[in-house]
Amino acid sequence: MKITALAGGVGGAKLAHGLSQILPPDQFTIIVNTGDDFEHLGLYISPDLDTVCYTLAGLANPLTGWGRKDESWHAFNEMEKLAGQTWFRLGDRDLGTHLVRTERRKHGEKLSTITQNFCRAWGIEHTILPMTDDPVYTMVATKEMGELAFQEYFVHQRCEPSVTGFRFDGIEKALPAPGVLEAIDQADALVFCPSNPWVSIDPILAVAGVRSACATKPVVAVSPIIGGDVVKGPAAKMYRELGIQPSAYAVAKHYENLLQGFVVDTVDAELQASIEAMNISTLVTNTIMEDELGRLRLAKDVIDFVNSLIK
Ligand code: FO1
Repeated sequence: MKITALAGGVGGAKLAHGLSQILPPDQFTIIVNTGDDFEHLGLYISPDLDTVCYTLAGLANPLTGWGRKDESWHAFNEMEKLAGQTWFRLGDRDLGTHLVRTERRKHGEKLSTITQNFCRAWGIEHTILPMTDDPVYTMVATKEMGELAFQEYFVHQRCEPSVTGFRFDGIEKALPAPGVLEAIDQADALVFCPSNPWVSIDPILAVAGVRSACATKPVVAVSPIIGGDVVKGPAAKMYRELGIQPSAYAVAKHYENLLQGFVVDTVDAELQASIEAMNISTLVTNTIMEDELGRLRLAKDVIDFVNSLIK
């Protein structure tokens, strides 16, 4: 069975890692959000792509989920001493990634080609695709500060401003990266990882042709909202600020027309009937991925669920 996953940062990377432990490289591909990408200190930074790659390669920082394990901070500490911009933390090992990517992009190489080469260097056998090679920037409209670039909102302002909406700058001109539509077309089913629906999965779906390609396939989404809150990130806060009660039901509703299956945590078992009333089969299981065994357990549950739906 071939699965293609759509993923954003930390939560998405964890499930993608679990799935990659079970499905061989020719049966599993990951399409990653690049709306979080930005230029910082002259460097081209692709946070979700790096989080997914580092996680699959076993190189991710286990405490933060982003950045590198066994990281050192010499460059960053020097920048602090020199009163440089330090709101976005870049460790020494991580800097190596950004320096090489930036250099190669300046020479006109595509993000998808660079990613493929990096994956090979990191020993990743599965295909990891950026959603697009074109520039797309997620912009967050806020009550207090107007429109903010995503990392300005997320890291610099610590997600504190109230969100009123989102815009994916550049999306009209963005074409799917090579392999993206093929990975969707060739999949038996798609999995939307437990990533933020507003700013991780929606930008991928907004790339030309992606939503309509997804609509032709069985789609299973895993709720990032558990018991009305999130393990990490601002998704629940965003739902509240947009006037929607955050819940697994709200996530299912968000993707409603695309979904054949939905996975909710056991604490949300009482939502099963209302989700199934939208004609979406619902699996209730433990969705917390506290360690690598947890990722594997959820990945296995998702694969079994997908199998039961496509039979
Ligand atoms: N997230 C933070 O909360 N603070 C940081 O300083 C930070 C630095 C960082 C550096 C490289 C990288 O690839 C990711 C980094 N992230 C940081 C995470 C990232 O900005 C967000 O998790 C994603 O964009 C949301 O998915």
